[in-house]
Amino acid sequence: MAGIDDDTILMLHMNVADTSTTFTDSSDSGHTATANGDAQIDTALSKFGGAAGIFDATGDFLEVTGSLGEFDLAGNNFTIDFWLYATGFPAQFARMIDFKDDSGSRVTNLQAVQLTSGGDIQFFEWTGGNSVSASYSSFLNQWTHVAIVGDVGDTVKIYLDGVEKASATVTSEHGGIINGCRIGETMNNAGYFINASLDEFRISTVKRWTSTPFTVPAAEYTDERGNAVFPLNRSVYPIDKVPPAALVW
Ligand SMILES: [Ca+2]
Ligand SMILES: [Ca+2]
Repeated sequence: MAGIDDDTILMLHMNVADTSTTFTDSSDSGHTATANGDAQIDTALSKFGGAAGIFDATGDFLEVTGSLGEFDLAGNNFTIDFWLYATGFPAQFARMIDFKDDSGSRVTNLQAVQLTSGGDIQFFEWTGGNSVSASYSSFLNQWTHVAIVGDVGDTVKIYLDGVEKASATVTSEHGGIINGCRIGETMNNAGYFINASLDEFRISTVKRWTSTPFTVPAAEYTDERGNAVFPLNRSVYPIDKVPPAALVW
């Protein structure tokens, strides 16, 4: 399938045992994603790998560590893509991902992706004035591939199931202060939790797709050797250490 490479900075397959609170980053960045509330792995509903993350709108989110500038979208090409299964819309908004401010002084609405009460998936920087929104209403109650692709400071596009649904110029106002991110809630604990399942949550530092329509992933992402974890499996299975019994003559 490919999809995990040097340009991947977060890769959550969410494939461990049911009710587990372990969310492992399978990119080579190795971020820590800490489950809060009762955010957990769920095997009842998944897109790939037999499990996904479930967030029940009360207290659930993942806190993802990062270094200063690592997740900064301002002036940089990026792709945020994931599979979303939502059954309704929030009263105001629900924050699918919120990027954190290192300074602590500007604590909200820097760069974020959210579901709105009006039925949109929205990406914005700062107040929301610099935003792009795509109608998600017809995608409820099914797994939908969501891709936000662009360059803050230039054009940002939203693709749903591989089809471009929105495109806009998003002005960059807050580059240089992003440090880590939060999945499922606002970074300032404002209580705007998602009520949805997520699977194959990936952040990349390139534009993964630039034309429409594109074929959505048919399987979970892997590295160039077909491993779901990059690049750790290289050390586990070095080519010269394959046991002779595994060879077929
Ligand atoms: Ca999965
Ligand atoms: Ca909960």
